[in-house]
Amino acid sequence: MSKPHPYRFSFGPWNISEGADPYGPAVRLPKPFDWKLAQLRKLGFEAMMFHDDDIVPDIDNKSAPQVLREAGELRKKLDDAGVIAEIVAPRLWFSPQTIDGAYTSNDPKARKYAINRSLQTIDIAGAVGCDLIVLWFAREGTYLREAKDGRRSVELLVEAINTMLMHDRKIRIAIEPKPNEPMDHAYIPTIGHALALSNLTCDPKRVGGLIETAHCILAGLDPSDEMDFALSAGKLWSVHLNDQNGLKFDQDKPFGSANLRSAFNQVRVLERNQFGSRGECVAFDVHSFRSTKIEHAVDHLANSRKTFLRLVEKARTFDEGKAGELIADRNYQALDQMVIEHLLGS
Ligand code: XLS
Ligand code: MG
Repeated sequence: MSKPHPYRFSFGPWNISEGADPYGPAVRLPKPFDWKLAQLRKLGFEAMMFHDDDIVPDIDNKSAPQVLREAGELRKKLDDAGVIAEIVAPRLWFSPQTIDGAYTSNDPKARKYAINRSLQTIDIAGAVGCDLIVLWFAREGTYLREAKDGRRSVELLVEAINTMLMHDRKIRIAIEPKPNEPMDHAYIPTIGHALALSNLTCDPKRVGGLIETAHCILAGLDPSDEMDFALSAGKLWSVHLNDQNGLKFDQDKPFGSANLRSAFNQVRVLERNQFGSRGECVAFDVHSFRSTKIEHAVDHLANSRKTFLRLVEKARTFDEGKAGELIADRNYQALDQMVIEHLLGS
């Protein structure tokens, strides 16, 4: 019998998707929210991630009291299901107002919209009992480097974050870095940038990071090293585990799908640091392959969780003593093979 795991798992409604991509339409029918919530429980997940408009669809056309009423209704559904809201993120990249970016848009009206919408996201998070706001800076960057002033953009990001921190003193903000897509170059491409930005804000203790596997790979970096970096600062507040096959579009493959050894190393870092013991969740930001039939619409989530738990066992049974001896002897050749044999199993 294996030991009970301390991890709490999470995914977002967008992770059960319809398969549309830039080259073709949806290929599966949309599933209603209640169905997604029921699946989440059935698959052994404890938490759900949200964008503001996952909680309140068509948010820009609703009054503030209506938005909060609908958020309260969703909170009741979560409570009844015994599920917590892990994070809430403002979805700032869909609006016609944020074509040129949100907080760093060259248009002051767009910047104002982005900040107001983010403050509303914070109020929504309060209404669903969540204190962790995630910022993925989707369009904060450029298609061509001359289009924006890089230093000014950093100042604008700091101003926006400060306004959010002052709006509600209980919230924490986790920045989710990504180097590109939809932009050519994003302003906050790595966790190093995110934590440096945190230090420029008025309350760095409340600004940390969320690391997504695929985003690190797109930056040419090792996801487990990125996690260790954030953990050294006590600032890894969530993870979006998935996988990515090299430098191409953001694939959001099931965890471990492209590189099982890298997945093992990510789990090992989380295990070594007792990730989850401070209330953090393990989230899977994964998508079905477009070819997936509707009857398999949640298999990528079940499989990612299963792979994660298998790798927890691999991390716990890895012979650290033996590895230590090989390291002391600088016998990395044998260490390499030891990892391979361990992953292959007997
Ligand atoms: C996109 C991001 C997105 C965030 C949430 O690449 O991963 O899904 O996790 O806004
Ligand atoms: Mg993500």
